[in-house]
Amino acid sequence: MSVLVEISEALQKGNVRVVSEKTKEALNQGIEPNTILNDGLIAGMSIIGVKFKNDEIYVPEVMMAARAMNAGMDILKPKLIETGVKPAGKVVLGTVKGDLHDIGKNLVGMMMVGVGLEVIDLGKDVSAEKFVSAVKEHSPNIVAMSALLTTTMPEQKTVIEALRDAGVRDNVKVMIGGAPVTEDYANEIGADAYTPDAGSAAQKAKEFVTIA
Ligand code: B1M
Repeated sequence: MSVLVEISEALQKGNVRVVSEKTKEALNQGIEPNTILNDGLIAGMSIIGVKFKNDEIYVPEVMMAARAMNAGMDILKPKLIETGVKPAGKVVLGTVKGDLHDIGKNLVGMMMVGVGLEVIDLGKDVSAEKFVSAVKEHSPNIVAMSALLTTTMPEQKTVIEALRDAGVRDNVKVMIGGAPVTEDYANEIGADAYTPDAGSAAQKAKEFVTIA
């Protein structure tokens, strides 16, 4: 069995130790960090997503898988963000209020650091007020929001409105993403960009600070 399949299977079982060991083993075999991420960790989490949807597994199993995913990502992190570049711009990042999914958001943060941006990560379940005060405090170039639930997507619009009400909307580019989010939705709520994955989010963010 390939080490990537072993990572995926261990992640599905929520086995933190094996995911950590096999992630290191894959790096030692010279497999690219991005390949380990996509074909090992994310592949395993996608299967978890399908089983969760079909009621074959429940929240505790998904949380264990998430813990194992984070353990693997911790090992890949230094490789994914290897950069000696001075920060070219600043991003305030968070998962919106009511939403506890932070794996994708963490990945977006890592990739943004990887392209030389400074990332202020507000965490998950972040209220509009908190986004606004972070913008006032840190004067970022970009506000980046993640939402994984159809019920929390509208919060991205609430944040944009709160930025507008606070008079700081035009000081920042607003980027949104997350599994249920679409380009049409971004246009509808007045965001500046939607990107489907962490890599393209980082590229778009870099483009924004280069143009600014
Ligand atoms: Co949740 N969950 N979950 N869950 N969970 C989903 C999202 C769901 C699709 C599962 C399903 O039904 N198939 C479903 C949402 C349905 C919907 O609304 N459309 C769901 C549900 C229903 C729920 C609960 C309501 C379940 C319950 O309690 N009954 C509950 C809600 C809790 C809450 O948030 N208030 C819940 C809870 C949880 C756990 C806590 C157990 C756990 C999260 C742990 C954690 O994050 N620390 C969890 C997990 C792990 C998932 C799944 C299985 C995996 C999510 C994940 O981490 N994927 C997920 C099913 C799925 O997505 N297939 C599911 C890997 C990650 C790398 O991908 O986050 O999509 P993702 O990020 C991607 C892109 O979306 C993008 O980049 C990444 C890839 O490069 N991206 C951005 C993300 N943010 C971006 C921002 C950007 C740009 C791109 O710009 C700013």
